[in-house]
Amino acid sequence: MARIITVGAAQLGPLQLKDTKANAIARMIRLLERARVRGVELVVFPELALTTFFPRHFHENLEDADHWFEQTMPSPDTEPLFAAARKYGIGFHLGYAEIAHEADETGVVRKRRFNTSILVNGTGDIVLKYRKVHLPGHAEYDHRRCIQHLEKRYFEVGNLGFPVIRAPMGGLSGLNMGMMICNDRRWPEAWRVLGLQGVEMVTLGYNTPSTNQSAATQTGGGFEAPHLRVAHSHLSIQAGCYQNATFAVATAKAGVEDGCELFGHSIIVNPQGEIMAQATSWDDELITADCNLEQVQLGRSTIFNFAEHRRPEAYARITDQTGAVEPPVWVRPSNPSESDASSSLTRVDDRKAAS
Ligand code: CDT
Repeated sequence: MARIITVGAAQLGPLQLKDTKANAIARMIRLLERARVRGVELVVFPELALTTFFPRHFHENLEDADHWFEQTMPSPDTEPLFAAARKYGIGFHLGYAEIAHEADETGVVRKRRFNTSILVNGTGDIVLKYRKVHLPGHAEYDHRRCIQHLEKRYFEVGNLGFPVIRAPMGGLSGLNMGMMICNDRRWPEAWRVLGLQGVEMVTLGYNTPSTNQSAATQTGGGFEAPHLRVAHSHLSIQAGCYQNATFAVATAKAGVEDGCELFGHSIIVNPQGEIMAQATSWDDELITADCNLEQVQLGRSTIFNFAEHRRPEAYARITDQTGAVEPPVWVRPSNPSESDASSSLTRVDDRKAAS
């Protein structure tokens, strides 16, 4: 029998500073109701879906930012969303700011903050949790920027890796699901780690400004054409799906939020890298697609048959190194008989041999 799941990206229009979490949840429940009418089995909400994108606001004292965070899940504010999803039997992906009291790498239990997402099935069980790994921005107030991006101040780097779970979802007895959050989608390493666990459905939420707000662009150090911002986002998601033979649902917060324009353009992508559905508004909007899981088979049995074709012995730099290093400089051989190009090339195992 065909394995088909109907999924939805529930894009949210802007959430202003004055909006309460209850406002946000009420809008999300209305989107769930629309999803039910359209036969959707899994709905994906954006990153930090309960509030405005608060990392654009500086709090000297971290404790003053606690009201943006959830200390439990479901939390008092999100319980109505869980109840609605249970009532309709719809699964959902929710992005939120998490406070956890847990041990750090030194074993000391302390209050920790993460940019988190969860996957909840139609019976209201949390089947997977993910904490954002690729945190963009900066930790201190940056006077060169008109708009701050303080994710590195408010969140620790996620400590759960990129997990994939096989769990019942909608009418499927098992679906291999994994998550990313916003900036993660630009990193092929994240996609491949999910791909190596047989992911079939990647769910991700994002909050991305329509213009590059980085200090480099504000001080004349670089330029990113605004029309390329959406292209870069879609390019990353489409490539990730194609190269790992997976579906993805990528959901934005959109519109002018708290004085900052977010570009929206939520999409659902198939394992060929094709966009199956795309949001066209800057408002609350539900887009849907029927995903036939058989479509993951072509890629993973041919060009992206990992077991057959991957060459990890050539990929050591991917995990050994963070920043780029300078390459060796080519020098003309003094003896023409040594002009064999391969003698001056870096071999795949050079770093292993040197260490
Ligand atoms: N939220 C998030 O991760 N946004 C980033 C913006 C990067 S600009 C510092 C993104 O990759 O879309």
